Amino acid sequence: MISYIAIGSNQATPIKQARQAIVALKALPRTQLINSSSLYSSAPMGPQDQPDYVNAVAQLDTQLSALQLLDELQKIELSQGRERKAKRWGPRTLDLDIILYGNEEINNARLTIPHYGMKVREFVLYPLLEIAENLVLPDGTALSKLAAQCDKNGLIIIND
Ligand code: PH2
Ligand code: MG
Ligand code: MG
Repeated sequence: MISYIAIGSNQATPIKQARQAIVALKALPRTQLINSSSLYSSAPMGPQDQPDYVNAVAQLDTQLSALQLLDELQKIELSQGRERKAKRWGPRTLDLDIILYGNEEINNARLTIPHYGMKVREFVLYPLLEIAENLVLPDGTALSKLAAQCDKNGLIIIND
């Protein structure tokens, strides 16, 4: 199954965290990393008293179920120092969200796919567009259309 993962970090050297996450995704069982976007710098959504984020999107081809994939992503988050905090949209060393899992729509206690925020978040839409310009969401919406409707809010590619 083709799955897209949103990567986010704004703590403990975010560029390093994002790069390390891509290395870890490459090593997932029964999974191949197909592609990953550039790293992007983005203004925080939510509380403004936190550092800017580094965001990226990776494309996987996996034989794991969506829940197995979620378990693996949470292991990577923990291995990179993720702490579960009460504060909604607060700072984190690493956030790995499954944004798409094939063309499936999944709604259970642990997972909502497509990710509920992906359609309006510039730091998901634009990195995804970079690696999947012709993508169509399970509900038939073209990714390019969503991106065209979404302000970049200062989102920029990190060149280094
Ligand atoms: N993630 C959040 C909260 N706010 N802001 C940006 N720019 N990027 C993120 O990945 C992000 C955020 C919680 O998941
Ligand atoms: Mg998130
Ligand atoms: Mg998350």
